[in-house]
Amino acid sequence: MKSSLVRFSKPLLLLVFVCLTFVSCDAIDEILTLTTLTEAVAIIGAASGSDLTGIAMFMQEGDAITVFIEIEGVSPGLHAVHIHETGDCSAPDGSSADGHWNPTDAPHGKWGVGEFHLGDLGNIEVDEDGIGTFELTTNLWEIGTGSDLDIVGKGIIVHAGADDFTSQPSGNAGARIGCGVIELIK
Ligand SMILES: [Cu+2]
Ligand SMILES: [Zn+2]
Repeated sequence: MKSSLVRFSKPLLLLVFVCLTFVSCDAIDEILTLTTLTEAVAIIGAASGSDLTGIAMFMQEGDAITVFIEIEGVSPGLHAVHIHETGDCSAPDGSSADGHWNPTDAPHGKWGVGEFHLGDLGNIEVDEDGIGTFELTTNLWEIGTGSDLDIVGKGIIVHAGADDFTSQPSGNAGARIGCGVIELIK
């Protein structure tokens, strides 16, 4: 695995493995509270008839928040991933998560380049085994503050296609094949 994973505790990595391998993740909150780094988590489930499973973990150190995402059961290639404004995955096609989270009222774009939504994470590269990982560190978000910049309660959406970073309002990334809700875990 990538060296960046060293920062994540062994119990957490084991949990991710168990969670992606088996269906039940009921014990996740309990186990995650044993770690000191993880502050929020989203279990990503299938949408639009996909076989996707995944997890997004958010860790805060000072003002810096790192998100680590792993997805499995997805076709190889690039898949857009965004934070969407509503943490509601009740619609089978993920539409209940609404549009991109955009508290700064910016146009859709590419993370770190000019203007972009604060939910414009980018693309996950999925390998031949159907597994993809993604990591980003930023000081533009907050966890659990209740402010406009708080990611808790927002949605995570994985798309069938890649984000082109230019099409408005959402990068023309296609169907929503994965959906999760970002929840505070301590
Ligand atoms: Cu999206
Ligand atoms: Zn966007």
